[in-house]
Amino acid sequence: MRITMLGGHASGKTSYLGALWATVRGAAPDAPVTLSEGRLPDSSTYLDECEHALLAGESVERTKLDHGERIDLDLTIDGSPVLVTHLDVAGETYEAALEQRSVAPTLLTELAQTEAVMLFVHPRRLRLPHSITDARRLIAVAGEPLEQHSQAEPESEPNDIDPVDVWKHAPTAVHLVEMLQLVVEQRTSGRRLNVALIVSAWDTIDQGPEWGTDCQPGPWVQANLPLLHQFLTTNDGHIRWKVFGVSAQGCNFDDKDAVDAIVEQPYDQRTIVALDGGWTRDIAEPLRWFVREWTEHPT
Ligand SMILES: Nc1nc2c(ncn2[C@@H]2O[C@H](COP(=O)(O)OP(=O)(O)O)[C@@H](O)[C@H]2O)c(=O)[nH]1
Ligand SMILES: [Mg+2]
Repeated sequence: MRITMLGGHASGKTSYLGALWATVRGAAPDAPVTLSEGRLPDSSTYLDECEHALLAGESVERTKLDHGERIDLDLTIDGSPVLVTHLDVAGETYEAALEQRSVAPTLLTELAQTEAVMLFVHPRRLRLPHSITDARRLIAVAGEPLEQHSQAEPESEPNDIDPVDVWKHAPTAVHLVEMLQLVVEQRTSGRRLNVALIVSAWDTIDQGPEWGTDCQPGPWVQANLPLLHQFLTTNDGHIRWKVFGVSAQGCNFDDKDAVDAIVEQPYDQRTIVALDGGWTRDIAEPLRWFVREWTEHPT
């Protein structure tokens, strides 16, 4: 089964890969998730660097680790062969794909063949849509009535507006829906696409020790990314999906006390995956869900 990691810049993809690597690299041969035939991927040095940063309580973003290429992890998950691919394509590649529907060949090949997508979103880095009510409030604060604005000469003709700019400032949910649409359009398989929506940095949303009691991942998406939630719900003929709240770091690395509390623990005791109605420390839970879905629903 082929799984592709997608998401905007700084959505938590590299941290997830580093945490997954830290768990599978030293896994016992009979563990549920292992490297296939113990095969090291080409990017193992890069993954080791990510792991070391995470173990030391240092953000992979801050260390400016970047490989600018693809990472393929050949895994065996609950007995099934799984290929997890992270294409660290430049932001512009996605922009071109999403805005002009012109897809780079590497991305095209990947999306054509993928069977499952992990779609990452960082809950503290959302660009939210502005409602008319918000606009009215802002204008009220600025002391200018709305009518004056609508009657004023527009600063630029609508044709002067750069679509790239509009795209860049579009709400996060719009980008994520467009990414999913791109995958659905490019895929060659008739099988339903499996989507694991990964809300990363879940430790910034919920508190332990019992995760998922204050806030659950599904309702969080419904409340904070309603457009995406609606898209997934209405397209369940093409897409089978589930939301996971994932803390790949185990805590907020800016919180020194929190880091001190976990830094001595083995990595597989740090990570948190919250589900609607439960939680686990198994960082591979979204991948294992893919395998279960794949086996249970052959079409
Ligand atoms: N608090 C917290 N922050 C996280 C977690 N995972 C990632 N981040 C932060 O989110 C930012 C982006 O993460 P990164 O993995 O580099 O995202 P990428 O650009 O999608 O690869 C970094 O500043 C990370 O420290 C997490 O589990 N908890
Ligand atoms: Mg990255």
